[in-house]
Amino acid sequence: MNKILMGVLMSALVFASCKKEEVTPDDPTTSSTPVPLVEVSSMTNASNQTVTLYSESSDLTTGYTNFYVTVIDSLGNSVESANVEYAPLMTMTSMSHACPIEQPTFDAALGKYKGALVFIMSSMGGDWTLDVSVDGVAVQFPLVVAESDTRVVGNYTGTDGMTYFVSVLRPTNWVVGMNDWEVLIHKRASMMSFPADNDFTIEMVPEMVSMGHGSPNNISPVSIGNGHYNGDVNFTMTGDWRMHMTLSKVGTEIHSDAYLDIVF
Ligand SMILES: [Cu+2]
Repeated sequence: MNKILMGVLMSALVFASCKKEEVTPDDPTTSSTPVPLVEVSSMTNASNQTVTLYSESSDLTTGYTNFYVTVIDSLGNSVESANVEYAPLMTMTSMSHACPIEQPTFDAALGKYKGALVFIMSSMGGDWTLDVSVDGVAVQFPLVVAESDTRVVGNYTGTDGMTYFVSVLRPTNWVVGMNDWEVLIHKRASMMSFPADNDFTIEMVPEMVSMGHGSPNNISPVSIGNGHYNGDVNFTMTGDWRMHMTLSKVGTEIHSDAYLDIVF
């Protein structure tokens, strides 16, 4: 990467972290602080509705990603009680697959439908599309997904022979001290179906990899439904944190060395 581009990226990062300092980092799921949204694209469907897709960043990356949708009818009215569905697809050379989905629901405060995808691969491996259907009528958005800087989603084959995807909700900024730590677990039931799995017990141990130490007072995440597990992590300093997780189901260890990485 050339130096100019690197400089631009660095200042963008610094700017982003300064700008977001006022935002409460505590709880990414219940925080009502509106995140500035970026329009991905807008399309007209066969019902003559304008479907506009928004994300929280112009650069999509692997991992848990919120998507927002507005639906405007031909008279210019916002359609707020439609059945909106996401259907992501990655087309690869030899096969196609979807990814974990949280189907959107209308958020009255935002005036938008809000849902999420967990991108399990970057566009390096193939082409991502997202079908957004409104009452069964779909439009297709092509998406470009870069590899995340750190491991924010991982797949693990369990002792039960199933493959699980573990991802983390990324708050707007991590802080030194206690942070909300929310991970999601989805099972790969088929290449097209990745249901949320609420049946895990997680034992979490953070490690600062470069210095070889941990931190006290962490709270391992527990199931709160919809495949989400909520806990707390104590980042005692900035740097490269690896979150080791032992995953068990009804007393049986499914995977002993799942991990996700956070660098801040
Ligand atoms: Cu793929």
